[in-house]
Amino acid sequence: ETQIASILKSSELYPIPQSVKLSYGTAGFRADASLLESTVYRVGILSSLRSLKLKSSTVGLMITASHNKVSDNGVKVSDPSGGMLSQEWEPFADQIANASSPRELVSLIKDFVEKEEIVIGEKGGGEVWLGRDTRPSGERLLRAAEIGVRSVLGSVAVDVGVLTTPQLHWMVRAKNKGLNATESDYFENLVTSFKCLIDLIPINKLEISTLVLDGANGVGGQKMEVLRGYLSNLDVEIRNTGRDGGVLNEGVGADFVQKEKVVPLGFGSEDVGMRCASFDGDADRLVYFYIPSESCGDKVELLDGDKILSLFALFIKEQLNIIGDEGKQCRLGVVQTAYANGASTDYVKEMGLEVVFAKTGVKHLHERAEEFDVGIYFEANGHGTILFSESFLSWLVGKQKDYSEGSDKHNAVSRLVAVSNLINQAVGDALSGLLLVEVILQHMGWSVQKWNELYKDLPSRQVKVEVPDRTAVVTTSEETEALKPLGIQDAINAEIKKYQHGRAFIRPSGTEDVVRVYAEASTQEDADSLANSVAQLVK
Ligand code: 16G
Ligand code: ZN
Repeated sequence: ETQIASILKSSELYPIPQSVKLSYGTAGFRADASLLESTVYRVGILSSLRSLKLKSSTVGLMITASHNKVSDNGVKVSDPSGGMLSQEWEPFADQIANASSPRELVSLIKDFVEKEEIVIGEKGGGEVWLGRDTRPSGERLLRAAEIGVRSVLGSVAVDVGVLTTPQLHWMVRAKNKGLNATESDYFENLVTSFKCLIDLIPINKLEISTLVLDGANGVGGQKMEVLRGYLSNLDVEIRNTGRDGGVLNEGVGADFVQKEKVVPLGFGSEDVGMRCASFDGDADRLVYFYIPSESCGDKVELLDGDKILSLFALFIKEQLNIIGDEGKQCRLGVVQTAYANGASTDYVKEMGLEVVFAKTGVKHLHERAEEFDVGIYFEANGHGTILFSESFLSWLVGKQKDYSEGSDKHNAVSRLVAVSNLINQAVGDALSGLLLVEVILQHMGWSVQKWNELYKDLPSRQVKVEVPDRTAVVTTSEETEALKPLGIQDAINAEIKKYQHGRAFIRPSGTEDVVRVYAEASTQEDADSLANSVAQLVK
């Protein structure tokens, strides 16, 4: 019929390049940008169908390759909740992305639409909001996405412009909750809740020093420049905005700083001791660092996602304690991955928090965090957020009315409500995470060095091993142990035993053709040596 003709016609414009096999992977499709037009067009179609499936709720489509190099690009879908695309739809994404002809594409879509009982064209169309980061290929890919969306009859594509990934997720979530959902609403929400937390700081502790931000030459630094204009009580100097000739993610950004543990370009000895932070290319990751005075060369002291999580946990726990017995009934939990530094896990456990482990990838952590009243999740690489359950939030709002204004309990409850507004509950967000770190540090009256002393990281080492077939490695659901190849876990355990505080695991990457090795031990030499001997076992 006309629907089939519409897709046949538009798909002629986007033939699939030969010899690429794409997979939706941990966080959407990623490849060299020149290979992606047909993929993005097809994800446009998928997004319209997703919207139709969910009563024409707004769906988000983000064009970004995050921390990967500037010549790469990628595409991922935000579900109407603001979370990642339901994993049930990932196989369909893989199938249509790899369909080799317009006919095959149409037939896959037809079967899927029938199976999912999606009705096209009768009760109105789907609605898809399209965002992109600052990559030069973004605009062209966005056009392909628009054509894909509109090829599903009746569906509309709305270009919401250059955004961070978390901004798009936030906007989609807000839109579907019936709230104001523009980019300025996003900023206004951050500004209001930040100010609210500032106003609740016990006066005597206030301390403001300059924060130096590495924007990764991407969208995050540019958005921070806008946001900074609306904020008082925060002094940020922004470097690597992408306007001074720097290249996106090249020698800069959260992924670089966290993996290499060295200063990003644009930072040096003149910054010794300063509180510094890095975003990644699409600003869904945040890490802090400082250059120690005894630093030789370009080494940094890193405060990674685990340290941020610990700071958030401490602050929230403190508020719950102020509320007293009732507050203590709140189920406050933490979700980490196998990469979490063992010292951070010990730290939050000592605080009395429940800790659970999830597979790498935000969608897995997010799911587990939803099990708590307040669930804090972070990957060591700096992606994370805090989720508040609806029932706990309404309990808090009720208490705000019960307690008398200005009392300690009232303040504590108000702080928690403000945190729930400030933090981006759709997905990890470097901008909102940064504001929360900053206000907590001011609240505590802490320097970055003082914060770093919460616990001392166990030395660790990550290496990657290129193998003919990474799928030969199969792990348990928490990725802490390898089930295949047979016998390898016993060999790894034998290596681990040789070291004090030794811990190691292997896992197949979800984004690259490699097997990753992580090792931890009481000294750096031991961590290095453990990582290397485990890597030998993988080869
Ligand atoms: C993606 C994930 C990130 C994960 C990383 C692991 C999202 C939004 N991003 O970047 O959370 O840490 O993949 O990569 O889920 P790997 O599988 O190659 O180690
Ligand atoms: Zn990212």
